[in-house]
Amino acid sequence: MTMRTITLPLAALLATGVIAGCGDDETTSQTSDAGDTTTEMGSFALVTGAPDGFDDVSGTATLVRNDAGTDVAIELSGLKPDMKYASHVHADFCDQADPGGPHFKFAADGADTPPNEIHLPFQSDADGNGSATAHNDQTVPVGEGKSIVVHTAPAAETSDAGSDDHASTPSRAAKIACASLDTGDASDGASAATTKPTPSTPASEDSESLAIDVKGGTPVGGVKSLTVKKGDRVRFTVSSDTTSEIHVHAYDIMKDAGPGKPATFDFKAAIEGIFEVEVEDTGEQIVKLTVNP
Ligand SMILES: [Cu+2]
Repeated sequence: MTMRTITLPLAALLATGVIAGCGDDETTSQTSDAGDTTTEMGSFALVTGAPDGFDDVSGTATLVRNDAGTDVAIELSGLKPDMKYASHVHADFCDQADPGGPHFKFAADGADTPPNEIHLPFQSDADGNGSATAHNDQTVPVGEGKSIVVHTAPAAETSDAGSDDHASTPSRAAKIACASLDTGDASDGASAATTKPTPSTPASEDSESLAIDVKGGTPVGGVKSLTVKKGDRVRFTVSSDTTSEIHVHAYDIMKDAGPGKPATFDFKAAIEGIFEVEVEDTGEQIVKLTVNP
C-alpha cells in the first residue's frame, strides 16, 4: 500500500522532468553539426587577358565550410618570383566574361575588407611558387563563393586590412588566374548528384600522355577517352591545323592550339566526374575525361 502511494507521484515527477530537460532545439542542432562539412576544390588556370609575363600559372584551391566557419587554401606555381599577390573568394565561376565576377561578401552591403570578404594575400618565392590560407568564422553559404581569383596586388593591399576595392578600379589589380570551386564531397546532398561519377568506360591504355589531333575543328579518329583517379595528373596534348581554343570543362582550363604550337595540358584531377574537353569555337568535343574517386 505504501509502495503504491510513493511510486505514482515519483513516476509523474520523472515524466515531467524528462520532457522539460529534453530541449528539441539542442538535439537537432547537435546532429546537424556533424554532417555539415563540405569541401570544394578547383584548379587554377590563367584568365583571358591576364597581364603580360604570366603564361603558365597553375595550382589548386580548396574551400572547406562547416559550422565553425570557412577555411580556404591555395597553392600556385608558375607565378613571377618574389612578387606580392592578392587573392579573394569571388562570387561567380571562372567562365564568366569577367572571370569570377565580383568578390564574395558575407553581407552584400558590407565592407570590402575581411571579415566581410575572404582575402588570401601572399608573396611568391624565388621559384614563382606561392600559397596562402585563410579562416573566417562565418560559413560561406553552399552555392556561393564559387571561385578564387589571384590578382596582381595593388599598392593598397600590401597590408591586408587596407581597402582594395578593385571591382571599381580594375586597372589596379589585374586578374591573373582563377579556380572554379566544385563540390567533390558527397556529404552535401544537393551537389553530390552532379559530381558522382557514373559507371564509365575502361581506362584508355595510354592515359599517361594522350595526343589528340584536331583538323578543321574536329578530332581525328573521334572523341578520345581519358580515365584517371582523383588526385592523379591529367596529361594530354592537342595539335590543331587551325588556331583554336581548347577548353577543359569544370576545371575551366583554356589553352590555344595552333599550327606548330600544340597545347599541352598537365593538371591535377581534383574534381570527380565526367567532363568534356572541347574546341571552344566549334563546340566539338575531343576528349571525354573521367575522374574516378
Ligand atoms: Cu579578387
